[in-house]
Amino acid sequence: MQVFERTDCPFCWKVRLAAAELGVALDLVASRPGEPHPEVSRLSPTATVPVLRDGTVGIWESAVICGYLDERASGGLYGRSPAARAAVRLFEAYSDRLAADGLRDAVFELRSKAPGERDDGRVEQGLALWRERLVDLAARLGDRPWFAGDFSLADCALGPRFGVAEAYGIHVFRDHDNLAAWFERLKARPAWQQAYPARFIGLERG
Ligand SMILES: N[C@@H](CCC(=O)N[C@@H](CS)C(=O)NCC(=O)O)C(=O)O
Repeated sequence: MQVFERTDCPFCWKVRLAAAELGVALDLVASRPGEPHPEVSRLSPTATVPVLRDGTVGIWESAVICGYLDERASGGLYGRSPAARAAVRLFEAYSDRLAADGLRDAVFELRSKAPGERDDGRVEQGLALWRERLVDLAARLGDRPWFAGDFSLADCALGPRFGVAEAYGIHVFRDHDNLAAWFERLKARPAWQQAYPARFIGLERG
């Protein structure tokens, strides 16, 4: 199975993490920001990554890709009951839409502009929104080890958001010990290292 992707894209990272947890090998093909790989343009009406190609099957939404990988591997990353599966999918939607919002704006400014050229207001607004999401996510996690009962795709989806924040020095855990403990548990899983991005835009200089 080929996946066209960008190593630091959190949607792609989610797919790699799910595949690593499932023990599914992916043939990763790089697609450049703003210059989609020809296969991405052909298979995805949004021209976004990730895109999966499995023989004649082409899938262009990360949530659909993860569901496909899980079913192909009979993995159970979505839980066993209808209610459990709904909870997992809601956390995935939360990650893809809500958690992405503020973080994306802040990271865009931090990674692509020199300090003097940044729109500091945009950074602050983004971080304020991200902090609100953290309060909400900490309450949703409570004292459970994983977001939706057993380890699930919910954790695979949210982990990369926190991974991106951490990579860009956005310290998120000061007020949320339960989120910090969850993130450490996630990072201790072998799949985390396997799926970790090769590089982050703007941090290549080390
Ligand atoms: N809803 C899509 C969102 C994917 C997405 O926004 N991908 C971004 C990268 S993080 C993208 O491809 N942007 C255009 C580009 O990099 O050229 C999904 O879940 O797959």
